[in-house]
Amino acid sequence: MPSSRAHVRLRLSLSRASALTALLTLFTARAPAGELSIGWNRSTDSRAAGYRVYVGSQPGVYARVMDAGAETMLALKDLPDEHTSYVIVKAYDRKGRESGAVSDELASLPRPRIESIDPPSIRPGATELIAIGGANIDPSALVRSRDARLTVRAATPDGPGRLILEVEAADGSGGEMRPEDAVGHGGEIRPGGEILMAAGSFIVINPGRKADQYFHNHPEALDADGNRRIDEQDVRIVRGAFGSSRGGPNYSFAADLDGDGTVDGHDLARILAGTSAMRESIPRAR
Ligand SMILES: [Ca+2]
Ligand SMILES: [Ca+2]
Repeated sequence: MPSSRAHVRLRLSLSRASALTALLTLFTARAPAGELSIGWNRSTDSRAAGYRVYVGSQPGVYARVMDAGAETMLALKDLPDEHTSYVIVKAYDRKGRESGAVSDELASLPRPRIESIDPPSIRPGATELIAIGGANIDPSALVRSRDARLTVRAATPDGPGRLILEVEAADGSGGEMRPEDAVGHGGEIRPGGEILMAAGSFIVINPGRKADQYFHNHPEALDADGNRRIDEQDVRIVRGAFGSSRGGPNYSFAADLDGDGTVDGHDLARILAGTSAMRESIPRAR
């Protein structure tokens, strides 16, 4: 019967359509969304003409290679969320011949993404516990405020992808509520006087090696105690953890400024240079 045949045909095409939808959904769910900007120091070898960046999902095994040209930074895209990527940079000469690696292997999650903030507002003058959640947030991540009215006193892991922040809000009487601090960061003031927080109000710093390039773009990484000033107090924190290694009792990720796993002369030199270069408060991170 024509009508039943049509019915069968319709059912067939429907089931094909739903299979297609299922495939698309699967693909969407699996599409890697992670991003990571990496920077490295220029090779000291004068023959270096450019750099290749190798990326993989296991240490020492690199499935992708990208040519950065003469740049010393590269934005990696399509990395798997919640998975560590391993990255190494090699220099090549004018004939394309590679020399040794110009970087140690970097092991890092993609850039953290804050997707929830609870509660989303804070009263000026208050210190409150704020839960942030999202993707690629390492349990030992440092969190710093980008909003001059807010200071992050502590960050404690609270299950996968979640951190509990102790946030202190300035009382607003010190003339710190500059409108420009709120631009693009959420951070508006509600009619009731509360400060609204958004993903852009905070910067989450995952553990990982950092080159000079990184500190140039993220001076807040030198702020070991997170009080938005780079000063003697930060030097004391680095000195206090001096000689410690990741996993050891005295180790502090905040003191291991370059994130290489030990607090040593490199970190101390960096903070000493930082305190002499920046006595002002920290410029906003880009
Ligand atoms: Ca500080
Ligand atoms: Ca270090």
